[in-house]
This record gives sequence, structure tokens and C-alpha cells, in this order.
Amino acid sequence: MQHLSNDDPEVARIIQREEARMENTLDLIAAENHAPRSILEAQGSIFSTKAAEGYPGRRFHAGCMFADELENLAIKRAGHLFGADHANLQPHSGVSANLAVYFSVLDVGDRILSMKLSHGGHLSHGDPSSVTSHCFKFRHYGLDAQTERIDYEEVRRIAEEFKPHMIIAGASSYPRLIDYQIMAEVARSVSAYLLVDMAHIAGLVAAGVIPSPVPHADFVTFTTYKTLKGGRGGVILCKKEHAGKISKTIFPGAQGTPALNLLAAKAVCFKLAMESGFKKEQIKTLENANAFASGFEKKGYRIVSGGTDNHLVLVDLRSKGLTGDVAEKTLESVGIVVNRNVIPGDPEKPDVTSGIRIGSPGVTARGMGGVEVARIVELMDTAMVSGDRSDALGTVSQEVADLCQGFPVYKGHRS
Ligand code: DSN
Repeated sequence: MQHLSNDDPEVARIIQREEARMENTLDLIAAENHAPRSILEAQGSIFSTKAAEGYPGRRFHAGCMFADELENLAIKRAGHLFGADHANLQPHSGVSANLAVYFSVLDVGDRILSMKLSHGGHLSHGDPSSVTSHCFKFRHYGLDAQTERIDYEEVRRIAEEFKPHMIIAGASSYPRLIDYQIMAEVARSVSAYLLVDMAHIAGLVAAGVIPSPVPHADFVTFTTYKTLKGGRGGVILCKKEHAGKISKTIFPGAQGTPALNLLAAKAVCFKLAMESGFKKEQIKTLENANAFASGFEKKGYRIVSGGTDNHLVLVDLRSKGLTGDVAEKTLESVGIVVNRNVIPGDPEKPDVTSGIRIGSPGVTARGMGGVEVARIVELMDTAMVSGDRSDALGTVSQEVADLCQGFPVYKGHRS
């Protein structure tokens, strides 16, 4: 960062401190991962400055021969990796991707059925606080109170009554697999489009370690920086017949020039996701998530839905008399980064919560396995039940620092 340090030492220092923070803390945010250096290099490349409105071969700026080559390569890789008819890689984010899908095939005021945010859905799936809820009429399905899994009969019942134009499957804090076949069948039965938002699980899908929604859905959206390890950005996959509408909605409908530097990183991430090491890491991600779930269960915590099928675990803290906000703060003070999370039927407010959401991608990317996860569970439990006892917290902090040093994110690591 020589040039940055010369031009703006203040920002350079903030970036260096952030890098140190990432190295010296354990990242258990389920929506995050550690991107390889090659991704960061592509993101910081000269493509940051190129204007390239339009699509390969149909640009509104000259000088796009390499931009075209890059975008065509990335599209080809995405189609191959996910077995999709068509990929649009220009959305700046997952929310942009979802908005583009809605506006491609729906009219303002149309009806959409999606999962409730408080049961694991996403803001952009029509939460009242999201602009999406101002444009379309949303109804939400939730989880079965006993199993804490999607109640497909409820989805069917609401769909028959509400007659949605689109059904969304996909979530940001649902630890179980979704039966896309049933969701597609319900969507077909009411002539609705099926959109699957697989932002959290795209890496697991790419590696083929959990089922893919692509054969079942009209549209699949995702972000590239979560399990997929590709840095920030959004993607839309769709059936061939929707490709033209999606293209037009993204450009000129909702965006101008694409972020070609992020598009370069997406191309790299799709290549890396086809390698055997990626699959091994995604398998380990599943194993580590299971190890977190069973570890916390043994310590007397309730695990929402009784376990996990993916990269995340929702821990109900009430048996320990804790709330999510207190746990999040205590854990951050010892170098363990998680987020507080509502659990289904949570009696606490969304900024307090009764749960924490734990993701395994970050520690898996550092090369950690079951032994380390078991130790991290011990450390988390000790910290959370210690409250503000500084002697106990000090010991945990030291152990977290030792673990981070033993499993660096970048230095000497494959990344
Ligand atoms: N969707 C948010 C989350 O799951 O934390 C961040 O992208």
C-alpha cells in the first residue's frame, strides 16, 4: 500500500488496523468469509476505473475489448459452475439482484410470498423496513413452531389463498436445507415465479455439497462474498427466456456502468470454486458447523431446529440467562466476532435478541477443524457465562490470540 500510504496515511492506517483486526480475531459471522489474496488483487485492479455501460459487444463506451473478454469469461464460468442457462454478473449486491428480479417480471403492486425476516428471511424479501415492501404486496410464511423448519403445508395454504405472482425461497439465518422441489411445485400450482435467494449458501451449492436450486427456480440470486469467498457483489442466474428482461432491468433500468473490478473478482472466484480444494473446504465448513452445534448443545444451550445442514448455527441463549446483544459484546471483547440474531418467536426486541448466529466459513478458511471448533465453543461458553469477570476474559483473550496466530488468515496460508 505504498501509494496509499503516501497519498492518504490516515486511510492506509485504518486499512492496516482492519487487516490486523481480521488476523487477530475469530470471524464467526455467517455472512462473511476470508477471500483469497487473488480476489483482493482483482478487486483492486485497473478495471476499477473503466466505464462500460451495457453488455459485451453492446457497450456505450469505447475501449471495452478487455472488459468484454472479462465479462464473457466470467459469464461462461458462472454458467458452467452452477449449470445455469444465463448469468448476469452486474448487480452490485444481493439486494440489487433481488430488486432487478422483481422489476423484471412483476408490476408494481404485484404479490410476493416470502419467508418472515424474524424466522430467518431477508430484509429485501419484503420486510416493512425495506423499499421492496413499498413496491409490492408481500405475505410471509414462517417456521413450524415445533420443528423450527419451513412448514411447506403452510406455504401451500398461503399461496392458494394469496395467489402470489412470485414465491421466494431463501434465507439469511435458516440453518436447514430448503426443499426446492416442493417450493417449485407450489409456485407452479399458483402460476407464480420461483426466486431462490441462495446468498448464504452459494459456496456450498457451487461445491455440490448441498442440493442446488438452479434446476427448480426461474431465478436464483446470490452474493459472492459469503460461503463463495469471492468478495462483494451480486449475481442473477435465470432461465434463458428471462435473460433479456433481466439484462434490461439491470442496465439501463437500475444501474449504470458495472463494477468491472468486482466482476474480475467474480470470475476468479468461479474458477477457484471449480477446484478440488474448494470442495474439500466446503465439506469442512459443513463439518465445522455441525461441530459448533453439537458443542453448544453439550454445554446446555438450545440449538434452533436441533442442528444444522449448512454453514450456520442459531444458538438460543435463554438457558444461560443471556441475551444476544450482551453475548455479542462480551465475545467481541475477547476477539470472537459473531452477530446477535433473533430466534423464531423471540420475546426480545430485534436489537437485543435471545440468540447468536454462528457461521463456520471464517474459521474453516483459516484451516481449523473439529479440535479447534471444540476449543472455540469452550472459550465462547467461558466468556459468555463469565460476564465481566476480567480474569476469565483475559485468559480467553489470550487463547483466542494464540489460536489466531496458529491459523493465520493470510500470512503463510494458501490464501
Ligand atoms: N444478509 C446479511 C447477513 O446475513 O448478515 C449480510 O449480507
